[in-house]
This record gives sequence, structure tokens and C-alpha cells, in this order.
Amino acid sequence: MKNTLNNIFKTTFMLFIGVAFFSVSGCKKDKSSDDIGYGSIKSSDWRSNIGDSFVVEGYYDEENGIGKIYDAPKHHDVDAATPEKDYILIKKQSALTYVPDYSQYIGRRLQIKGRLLAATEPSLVGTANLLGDISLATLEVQTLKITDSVSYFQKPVRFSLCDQYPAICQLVLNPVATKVAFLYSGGINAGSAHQRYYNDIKALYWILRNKFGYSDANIVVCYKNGKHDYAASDTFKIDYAASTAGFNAAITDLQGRMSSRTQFFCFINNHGGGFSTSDNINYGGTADGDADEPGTDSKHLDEHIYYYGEGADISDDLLKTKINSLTFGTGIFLLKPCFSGGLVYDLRGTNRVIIASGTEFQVTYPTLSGSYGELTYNFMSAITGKTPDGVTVNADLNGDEKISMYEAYIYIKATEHRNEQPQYNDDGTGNVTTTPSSSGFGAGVYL
Ligand SMILES: [Ca+2]
Ligand SMILES: [Ca+2]
Ligand SMILES: [Ca+2]
Ligand SMILES: [Ca+2]
Repeated sequence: MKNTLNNIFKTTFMLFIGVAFFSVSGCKKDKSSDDIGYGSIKSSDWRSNIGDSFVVEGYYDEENGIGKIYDAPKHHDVDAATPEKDYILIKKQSALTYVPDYSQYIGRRLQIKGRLLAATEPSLVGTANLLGDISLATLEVQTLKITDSVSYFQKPVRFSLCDQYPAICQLVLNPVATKVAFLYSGGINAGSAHQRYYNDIKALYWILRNKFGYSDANIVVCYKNGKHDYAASDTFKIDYAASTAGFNAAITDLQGRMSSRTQFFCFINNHGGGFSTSDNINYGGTADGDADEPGTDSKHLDEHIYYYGEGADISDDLLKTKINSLTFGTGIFLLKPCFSGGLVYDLRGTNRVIIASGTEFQVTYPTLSGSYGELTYNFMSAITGKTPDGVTVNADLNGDEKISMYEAYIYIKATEHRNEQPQYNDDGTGNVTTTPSSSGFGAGVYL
């Protein structure tokens, strides 16, 4: 009885704090009133409040059936791990005999009263060692309401390759044995693995295969949990999960396919860790212990990319070691994650063209629709002559009817719609530029 009374008191008290907190922040009419945060719930002793009820407001998002609310819509669009105080996981009511459909709430501002519990989904549990135990804090919905009429971001589309690129869909090419590709996307965990990462991998897979002659066998895909996000007639081949074991197996697989004659295309997708100078936040960069970062990195931080559901991640030092264990003649690197400009110096080398979505200190974004990475969308547009939305474009600056990686970069830079500055290097130094030479190495490199 004492416990029950104690719990009732605690629930009421915490609820009061929640309501009081949001009443105060709700008075502010400036932009910062969006930045409410969940730090009062996601505290170091959050587990002592398990079972208690809280009232929160935020912007609903859902990936792979895992719901969450952000304290600001911008987090949906940033390909870095969301700071823990800036989101909280949302679980649908479990007292029902069916799973309610919350997809209508994606991008909407909600007020939710929910009971605190710890997430049990395996990929979330797996990343708790990386992100901290507070990453498991979840509110199970008791009541929910939409608080305004605005849609802040959209649910991403599932596309059909044959609808979007009918000409490429119907092409049949003899594969070129010397072409090898690696397509990688981890996504952190089920709550953070955005569908745009899948869309990017899927579209690039078919473009490489049908337009540029990369064989199914020689496109090595390392994706999330090793499974498709959904079944479709235009599905493709996923070889490995984006786990420690899967990534290592993919590198071994690639080693067996490559030689000094190989043209290697490497696409790295999903979230990245590093330091954002505009936010003054370190999103998962770590101290550069071996002091191999470039002199331009005043923060002396290694950048990172993510696995799926693991208590570890991939530092740029580890990525460099793995990539440099591969033998190839020419390398093309397309780097999408946040802070990917900070991977360029690590991955530098002669006969390599490296294109990154933004600078070493910059978060990077999806397209305005949220269905693809901005960098990936513009790259695919350049190399196919058509955007994934069907608009004809021409990136061929010298009129030779082929798109060099230099030309692809110039198109990407000119077409940028988001607050990111794509970076480029093709001279072996690893020093990034936004004004490459039209006669440099990349001007003679094609997919
Ligand atoms: Ca380092
Ligand atoms: Ca760095
Ligand atoms: Ca780096
Ligand atoms: Ca050209």
C-alpha cells in the first residue's frame, strides 16, 4: 500500500513537473521555444522513474516500427546521432489487440502522456553500450493529441526503380569483370535507420548494375541487419549485415574480388559522428589518439560511421585500415554521412576520387522530401542524366557524352539544396577543395 501511494504521489509529482515545464516553454514565442528537450526524463537516474507518467511534446517520427519524438523537427533531417536529451522513444499502447498505425503522425507535433519504460528491441539494446543506457528510455502512450495543423516533415516514399528509371530498368549490359562496388549503410539502430538510406542503396545498386556493368556478384552490399526493409519485385541482393562481423566479412569478400586492375566504387551511407561547429556540439567524434588527423582539424577528433545494433562504431582510423587492405587501380568514394569531409584525409590516396556530402565540421542532410540523401540524389542525377523524380539534367560539361567524377562533383555542388558544402579531392593529398581542376585525375574517371 505504501508503495502504491508512493507511486501515485511520484506520478502526480512528475506529471506536474512535466506540465509545468511545458507551460513555461510554451510561453516563449521565439524559435527557441521548439527546443524543449527531454533531459528532465532522460537523466542519469531515469530508471528510478520507470512506471511513472510524463507529459511531453515533440515531433513524431517512426522508422522500422520504432516511434520517437524529437524536440525540434531538424533532428529528422540530420545524418548524425540525435543527442539523447533531444529525443525520446515512443511505444504504442500495448493493451490493444492490434498494433495501431501511427504513420499519420509522422512529422506532426504531438502532446503525449506516457508511462516510462526501457526499450527491449534488440538493435536498441545493442546500441545502449554506445549511446548510453538513457537511449533506452521510452514512453508508452497513454494519451496522444496533435497540437497544431502543420506537417513538419514527410514520410519517405518507397519507390519502384522501373517507374523511376524505366530506361535503366530495361537495360541489359554484359558485366565488366574489373568493376567492383561496396555499398554500406548501418543506421545505428531500428529507431535511427531512416528509409532514405535504403532508397539510396537500392537505386545505386540498380544504376551500377544496369547502366554501368557492375555484376550482381561484384556489388557487395552491407546493410543494416542484413535484411530488406520491405518486400518488392525490384528487390536486390544484400550480402552482409552492417555489424562488426558483417563489415569484416564484406571486406574479406571484397579482397577476394579485387586486383590492381579493379575499378572500385565505394558508397558509405547513414549517420556519421564528428563535431558540428555551427551547433558547437560533438556528435560522437572521439579524441584523435594516433594524431593522424589533418592540421586543419583544430578539434583533433576522429570522425565515425555507424554499424546497426552494435555497442561499437567504425572510426575513420578503422575505416582507413579496412579500405587500405583492398587492392584496386582506381577508387571512387562517395561519402554521405554527417562530417564526411573528415573522412577524406583518412581515405586519401593516389588514383582516388573522393566526394563528401559536407565539411569535416558539418552535419549533412536528405533531400527536401526526405526520401534520399541530398548528395546521393544529386550524384544519381548526374550519372544517369535524370533525377530520381524524373527530371532530365545534363552534367556533361565537355560534351563527350560521359560523366566524369569531376563533372559529377561540379553538378552536385551546383545543385545543392541544403545547408551543406560538398567536398572533393582527387590529387592524392586528401586536402579537400570545392574548386577542383577540370584537368585533374577525376576528370578522367567514370563509373
Ligand atoms: Ca585518428
Ligand atoms: Ca577530424
Ligand atoms: Ca578524420
Ligand atoms: Ca563528360
